[in-house]
Amino acid sequence: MGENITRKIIRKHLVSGEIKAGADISIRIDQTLTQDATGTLAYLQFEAMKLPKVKTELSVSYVDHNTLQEGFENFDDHLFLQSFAAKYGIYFSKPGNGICHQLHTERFAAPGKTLLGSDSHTPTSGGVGMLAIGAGGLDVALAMAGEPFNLTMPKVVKVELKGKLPACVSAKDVILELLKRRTVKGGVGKVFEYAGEGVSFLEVPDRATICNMGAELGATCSIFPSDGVTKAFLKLEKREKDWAELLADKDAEYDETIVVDLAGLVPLAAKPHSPDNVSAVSSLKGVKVNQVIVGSCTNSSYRDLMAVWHIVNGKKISPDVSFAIAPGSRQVLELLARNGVLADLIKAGARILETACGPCIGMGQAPCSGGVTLRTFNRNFKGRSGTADASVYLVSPETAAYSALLGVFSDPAELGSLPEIKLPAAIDIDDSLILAPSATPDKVEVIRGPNIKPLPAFNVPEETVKGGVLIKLGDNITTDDIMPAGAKILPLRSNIPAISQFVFSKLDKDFAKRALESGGGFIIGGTNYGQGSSREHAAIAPKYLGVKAVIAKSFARIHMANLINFGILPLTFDLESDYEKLSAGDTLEIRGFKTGLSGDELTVNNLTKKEKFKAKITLNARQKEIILAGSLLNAATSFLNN
Ligand code: MIC
Ligand code: SF4
Repeated sequence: MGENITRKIIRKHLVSGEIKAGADISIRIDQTLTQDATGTLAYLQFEAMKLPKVKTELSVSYVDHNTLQEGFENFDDHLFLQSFAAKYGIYFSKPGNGICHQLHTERFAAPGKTLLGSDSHTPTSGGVGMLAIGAGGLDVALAMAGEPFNLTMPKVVKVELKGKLPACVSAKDVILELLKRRTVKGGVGKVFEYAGEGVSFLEVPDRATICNMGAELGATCSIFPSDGVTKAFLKLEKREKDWAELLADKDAEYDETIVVDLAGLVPLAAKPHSPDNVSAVSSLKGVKVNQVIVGSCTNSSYRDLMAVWHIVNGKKISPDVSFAIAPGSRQVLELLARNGVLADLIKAGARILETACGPCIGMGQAPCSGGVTLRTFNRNFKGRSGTADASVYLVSPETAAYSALLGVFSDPAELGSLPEIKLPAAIDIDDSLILAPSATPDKVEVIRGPNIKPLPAFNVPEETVKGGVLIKLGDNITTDDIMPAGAKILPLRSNIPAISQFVFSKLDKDFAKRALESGGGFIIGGTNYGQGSSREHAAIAPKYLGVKAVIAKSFARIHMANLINFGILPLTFDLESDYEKLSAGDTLEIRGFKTGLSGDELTVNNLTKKEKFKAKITLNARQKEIILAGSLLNAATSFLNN
């Protein structure tokens, strides 16, 4: 039987393990990316490995998240990142250049290669046929040190796209349809590989949008073939040399198949507060809208903003709507400035924002109290926008623009067909905001402002682990719930003691104080615990507060890896009914924690309720070693220095 694209790339990069769904494998990583909010820790961890230079083919450090500079912290971080990159052989993309995923797809992504990024939307580069995976910063630091990346061999799902999208239905609607069908946990342990005649009608930016939001399905990554469309895109980016054809064999096998009839799709929206809470836009028609924003790594390409222009050009945005646009990259912004579209968007009433993540991560543009906001972004978790009681809907650029005009939720299908949106005929490529590493690295001093604090030490576990249930949570808890972001908290990303004070602060403002005062304890979660971002702060900060184990019904992939990397044991309930019997405040005890780790379950004593229950250990031998060492950094530094 023939091979699919995912397996072809994995086979070429396989370092250990068997290419069999569910098996532990490790693969060689060609490229890495970091962004500023996860990058400072990733580089501090790389520094602890005491290597003179990265060992990858290419590593890029982007600044796109912490760009509102209310105090010295963010600029301090940018300077640290810039000087670190110069010294250690890393390319550095300056603030103002754009969002890492949009930029990486434009300037560096290459078919058939592997990319590991310290951001959950790294799979965006799958739009050019790259195996691009999101991970915690420490895993990315290890990849920079030349170590292979460990993962569970995913199942490969063929998503067969039939036909062509109707007018005013676009890539965002395709991925929202998949989220509607499969939910935010439907992709865990899977790669979504796109195939079928419909693929040829999607340009690379459309493919990138679909791969980007595969992260919301919980997928390991998503990938498109590399075909003539990819070649044309890379040629436009003056990178034709990076192109290679990459197609699945005609008789390729897949673990599962999903068929999507593109012609039958309608404009869709994800309603508050989850990306899988999807309905047809037609069913929301008339809902009053306060704010509309087009941007983020999901929908901020030239194509997306041209679609917006076709809808709003020559008209005025509703007086009751605040309409903002954040182009994904400087290249996109410059193209729009040169072809006059930017002027038309301003004339229509748009507020033009910096080319950065911005409002997607609560860096400005918080909605009004109780406000309704339509965003072309990928996440609408409660409170992430900066306004706790806002209702955030995720929509396509077409739905966003049409609704901004009318001031109420409006279905762009009513507009009929728009003129065909073609990519520009040529682009004047300007990489001047991407700085190459220094030719004299020994002379470069790494700049460490007061915001750059050393990493805390990570203790090894004791044989008897005892503590209270610090918090009991429901299903689909996000890393935004665990370690909130936003303009006030994000600047503390390089300072673990300070940021730890905000763990669970939106759900339980006394969590940090209680955890520290009681000497730590346990977190109890439902299914898909830790979905969302790759931020390892959602593991390091609880570890700093003394959290010893998380017992949940199931875990999201990246967060589970991050918990292990920082020595917090993830355990799953043997019987889900045991979850019901636990209450916040119960005292739990695990005797024989270290010796018991060699097995596949531990007994947890609930000293308060005088009951016992079994918790499953689903870790491999390497992961158990990391827990025993207190953290992967402890385990890896001894390993790398040998
Ligand atoms: C996000 O969209 O949640 C982020 C901010 O980009 C995160 C990374 C981070 O928390 O720094 C992600 O997606 O991994
Ligand atoms: Fe930035 Fe938002 Fe994309 Fe995260 S999801 S990388 S915050 S634009």
